[in-house]
Amino acid sequence: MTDQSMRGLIATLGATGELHRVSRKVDPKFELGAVLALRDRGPAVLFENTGTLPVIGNLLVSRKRFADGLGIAGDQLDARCLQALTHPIKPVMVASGPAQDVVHSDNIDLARLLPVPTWFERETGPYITAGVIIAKDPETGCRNVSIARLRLEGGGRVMAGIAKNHHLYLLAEKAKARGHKLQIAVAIGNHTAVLLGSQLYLGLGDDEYDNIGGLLGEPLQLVKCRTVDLEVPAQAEIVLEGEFDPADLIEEGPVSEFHGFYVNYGAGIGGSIRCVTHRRDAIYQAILPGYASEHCLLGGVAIGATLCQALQRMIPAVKRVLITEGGMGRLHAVISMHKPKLGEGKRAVLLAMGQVNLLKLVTVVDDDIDIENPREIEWALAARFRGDEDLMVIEGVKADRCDPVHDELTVTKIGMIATTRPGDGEPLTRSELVLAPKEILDRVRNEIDQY
Ligand SMILES: Cc1cc2nc3c(=O)[nH]c(=O)nc-3n(C[C@H](O)[C@H](O)[C@H](O)COP(=O)(O)O)c2cc1C
Ligand SMILES: [Mn+2]
Repeated sequence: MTDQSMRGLIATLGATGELHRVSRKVDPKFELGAVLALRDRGPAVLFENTGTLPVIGNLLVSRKRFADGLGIAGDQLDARCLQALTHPIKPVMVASGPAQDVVHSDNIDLARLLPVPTWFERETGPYITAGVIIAKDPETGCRNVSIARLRLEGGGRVMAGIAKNHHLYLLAEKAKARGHKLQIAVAIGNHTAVLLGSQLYLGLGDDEYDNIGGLLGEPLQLVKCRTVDLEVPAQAEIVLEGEFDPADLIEEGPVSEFHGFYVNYGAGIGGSIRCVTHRRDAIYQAILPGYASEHCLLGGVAIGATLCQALQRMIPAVKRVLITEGGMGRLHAVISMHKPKLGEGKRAVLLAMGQVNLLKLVTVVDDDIDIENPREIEWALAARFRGDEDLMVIEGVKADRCDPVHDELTVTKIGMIATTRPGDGEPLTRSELVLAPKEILDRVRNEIDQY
């Protein structure tokens, strides 16, 4: 069994010099978030003195960190994500776990128990940002696992602003139609597989815990909650148990989004937490919201995996898909293809945009391009893209509410096909790269350390 807690990654980063400890007192109100923002892409930061529990932040700020968190080599991340989609592994129940070492069930005051940061000047209160919310479909009993930020409303009260197309929102609506509340559990301080799995775009009714098992390569261990009919990762740092009341709407006011701007989405769903369990020496996990690496990558890595699987089913020439960080891990994709047929790049663009509502700029390149390197993508555009024929502009497409420039929820979508064309392949034309003879190049590559 692998370590299914968040602590394995913290230990790994400690060993590689990528963990920065802050011992001075740090205020969760604005100060903690400012440190994480200024150290975005740097070492993970462990705040040892926040007044309540220690706080870990900036854990998953690069694709390499995701691989470290999953205990795999950096170049295995895509393959592991695809495997998690094609070979899910069901979770197992265990009798007990450290997530329930300590139990609080009276007079819950979340602000007193947890160091929940207030992030940005115009946001209206402290937000739990790394809370993985577990709920069951009131109709089918199927489980759902996803993240939504929770604003503290005082005592055990919380508010969640959930997008209307997310499964968690649909479950709350189903509960409302029956005049019920929706039981929830919130796991905070999770293994990389749990966080990443919570972001996969699946079907309603698919249990993210199964794909989390696929990411782990073994069943995720769960324990029964104390006060609700739900199961949570046994190795979580902290668990909140309670319910959403979909009839209880609370105005949210300005809130940050992944694009780095404030938005005003209107009312969110109120809820209450009645029980808090945690490890004896729990560490609170905070994910810096806004246009920040961890927030963007969590979505981007997961969306890229589901999109790659969907495209490869239809077009075997598709090799890799990357949702770029500059595109906020949501809005821009790069697809690499092996010798696409005439027009096949355009078909991939259309499929990608049909599959992921958020996408509005899709670039297609040949598979000799390293799609993780923005310089190579720009090279492909300069070398292989003809603006008159290879540019697709599709106006007035339904947009996601999150898009920073939507007009009445529509947006112009753009595709760019920067691939070599069939028939371009004559020797010495502009499609053949200048290189030394292959046998010499291979020998020098093998012996490069000797030069
Ligand atoms: C750090 C972080 C915070 C997020 N906060 C929210 C949120 O407040 N509201 C929301 O609707 N989605 C939020 N998301 C996105 C959802 O978790 C994500 O789209 C998920 O796939 C939805 O899954 P579901 O459809 O199974 O509910 C957040 C994602 C991350 C990584
Ligand atoms: Mn879901």
